[in-house]
Amino acid sequence: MKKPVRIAITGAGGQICYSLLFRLAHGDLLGPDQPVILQLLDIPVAEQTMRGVLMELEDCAFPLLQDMTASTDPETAFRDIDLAFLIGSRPRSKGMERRDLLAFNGGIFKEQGRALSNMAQRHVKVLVVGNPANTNGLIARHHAHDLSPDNFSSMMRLDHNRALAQLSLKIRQPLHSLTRMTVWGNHSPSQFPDLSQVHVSGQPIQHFLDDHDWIEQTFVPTVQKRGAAVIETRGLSSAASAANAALNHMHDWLHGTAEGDWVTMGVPSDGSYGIPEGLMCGFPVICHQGHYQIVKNIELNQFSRTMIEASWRELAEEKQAVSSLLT
Ligand code: NAX
Repeated sequence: MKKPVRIAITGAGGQICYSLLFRLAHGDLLGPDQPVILQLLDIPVAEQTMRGVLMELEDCAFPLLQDMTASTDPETAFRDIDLAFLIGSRPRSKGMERRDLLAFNGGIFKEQGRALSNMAQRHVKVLVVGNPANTNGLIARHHAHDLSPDNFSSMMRLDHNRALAQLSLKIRQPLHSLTRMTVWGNHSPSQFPDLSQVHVSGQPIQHFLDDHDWIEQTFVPTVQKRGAAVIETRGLSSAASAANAALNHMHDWLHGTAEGDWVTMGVPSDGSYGIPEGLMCGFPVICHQGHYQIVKNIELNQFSRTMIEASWRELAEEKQAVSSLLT
């Protein structure tokens, strides 16, 4: 029997986790022969809900679920973990300014960054999902003094998957034939879904699509506003698709991206493409042997550069707004 992998999941009483936890316990991330221990975290007001989820996990009798714990203390939840999904954060309430939300949620990720640094395994992989995901990732990373910045990433994969799906529908080519999609920038409506580098069964996208109006006026805004469209239609924000994207993200980080392909991850900028160093930004990355690397030397046209700049400037503003949490 393999040694179990310890996975911390925050926001365990929330709707994304109501999908994610069951898929983790079923083996969807690590495979059918890898036991897992789930270490759940939520805040005291949601503790009872979290315990109800724990009961349901028990009732599934998942053979791979070796143990699980539920806690309201980050240091307890992060003890000895190999992987962390930081999903819990506070939604924006009526009348709340974006700046207040940034500061409130930033406080959560400051505390959790410290707790990860104190309690997690040094090789821990931390995926930040809770919004504003990129800036929360920046804050958590900043406070995890004893971990490398490379232990952290933020989720842009739902945007990436949405972009692939819209393109596949448009050109009527199967999803598995599409590679090299990128969603640059922030996980917000300023993001830039960029299909200019996509290959379809190894051929450049330009052989399949020559409709700039559709790209600029339909594709880009549809992907940018997809989260709002789901809320409008379903009455609730994306949950199962977000859980699925979180699994895709962690899977590729752990197991590597496919030959010739890349994926989008929110990672610390190294200054590539003029994006200020340190910002946690959506980039095309290749993963290999548990590490991610930004894809370099992509030729960007003026339209792409302008779109990317608008999004990284928003990230820079968010960073400025939480500067008191980054000292
Ligand atoms: P829910 O409101 O259903 O659940 C959030 C859970 O987090 C609640 O149980 C709450 O008690 C818990 N929580 C709050 N503060 C906490 C803390 N300090 N420690 C631990 N848990 C805490 O939200 P859900 O739909 O599950 O979404 C969770 C987060 O994901 C939100 O911030 C949401 O905006 C964000 N998303 C990010 C996406 C991305 O692509 N990066 C996409 C999906 C989603 O919108």
